[in-house]
Amino acid sequence: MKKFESPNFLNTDSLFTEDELMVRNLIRDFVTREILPSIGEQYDKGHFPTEIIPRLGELGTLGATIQGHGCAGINYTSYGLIMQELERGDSGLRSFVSVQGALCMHPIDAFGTEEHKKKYLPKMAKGELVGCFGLTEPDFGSNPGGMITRARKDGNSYILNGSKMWITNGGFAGVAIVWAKDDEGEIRGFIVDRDLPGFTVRNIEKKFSLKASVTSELIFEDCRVPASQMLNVKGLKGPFSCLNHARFGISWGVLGAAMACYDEALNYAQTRIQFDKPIASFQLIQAKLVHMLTEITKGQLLALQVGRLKDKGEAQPVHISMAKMNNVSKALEIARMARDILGASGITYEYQTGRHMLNLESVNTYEGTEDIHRLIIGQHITGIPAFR
Ligand code: TGC
Ligand code: FAD
Repeated sequence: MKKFESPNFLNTDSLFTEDELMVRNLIRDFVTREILPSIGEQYDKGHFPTEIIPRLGELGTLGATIQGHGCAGINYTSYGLIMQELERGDSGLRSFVSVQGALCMHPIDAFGTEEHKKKYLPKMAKGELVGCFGLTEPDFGSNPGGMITRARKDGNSYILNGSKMWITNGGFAGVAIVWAKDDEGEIRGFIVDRDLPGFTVRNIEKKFSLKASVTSELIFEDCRVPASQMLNVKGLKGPFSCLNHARFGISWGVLGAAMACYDEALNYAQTRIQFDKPIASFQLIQAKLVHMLTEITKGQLLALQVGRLKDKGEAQPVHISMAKMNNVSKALEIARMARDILGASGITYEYQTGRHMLNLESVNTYEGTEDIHRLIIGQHITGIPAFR
């Protein structure tokens, strides 16, 4: 498979350190050699290639920003570049890594006890144990504060009842981070081992998006969880602080999907002949390619600035909202334009663009829809929350 070169229009590569570029190139080669040859077929079959999980561990992608416990301990910009390269392969691959690291290992690292960290993090870093994150419910998506899943105290345990919907990795995860309201109505997080009685999982089949990813419903019926498995955080800031990390990773990841679509559309336009000329010679096609490259370049600068702020501990959730909202929305627009340039070929598995386009529909919805992020930024600008 041909070596991939990402757009470097404003010499954006010069904004990265040598170490950051080394991490990027390592994951880029892995995706080119070990993911791209088979991902189209896996997607077609609706299958997540679980056999690559140990490789993702070896490459240091799991919980990559965590210090110690077998994790790579790299900076957020390098982590962003990892997500970019993985999502150039498929959004499902990046989703797996986002959930494992930002949504499961991060809360254990930030809010868990030393025992939790020793028990879970080294295995999760190696990919020997997979996590999932249960916040969304069938009736509470954008408004997770309304959740109805309950954790009732009973001696030294909590009894979980309720269900969590659309949960990435749910079908094969060995552990779940589950958010539920306690007897006082306070949101609490629990590390729930998959083998506990009363915890069942149902996979959501027949998706047209994120097909190379497992999406499930988690069902809790009188599931007794030891009180020692509760995380040390109260309220929505617990799950939202995990989402900050995951949304940041997505803002980089989707650039990878957009780059793959742009690259494919450009190559196609230069070789596809209509009216006796390559279609790249028509002004309307050039306008689309220019728009794609411009938005990728702006997206790179946005993600990079948020990465640098995050590395200094200065990134605000509203900065991350802007990066997630803009970059996913623009990546989706780029994928749709690329699909158009590919004509009929764009609906086949022979090209990656259609797969990226359908994946990005999910990415625009999860981790806060595009409009929810618009409202978060609107609240920041005006001081007026317009959610209710
Ligand atoms: P609100 O009153 O604004 O806040 C409640 C408490 O939370 C704090 N907070 C944050 N803390 C840290 N980081 C953030 N980003 C935070 N946002 C809010 C806030 O300060 C407050 O703290 P305190 O101490 O005062 O209690 O909450 P609200 O109920 O009005 O909700 C606002 C809204 C709509 C923005 C929020 O609910 C929201 O973001 N909704 C979107 C839901 C969402 O993103 N769900 C994601 C589910 S996980 C997922 O999709 C994984 S996909 C994985 C994959 O495959 O990659
Ligand atoms: P809704 O909240 O019902 O929104 C429907 C529409 O209404 C959207 O357009 C939305 O923008 C709009 N809307 C809602 N409220 C407002 C408002 N106040 N103002 C204006 N418009 C509004 N969740 C997890 O917890 N863990 C996971 O691992 C996970 N993985 C996922 C994987 C996939 C493939 C998908 C598709 C979803 C996943 N989710 C996960 C769930 C995801 O976070 C939710 O789908 C998302 O938060 C939106 O919730 P909803 O689907 O219920 O849509």
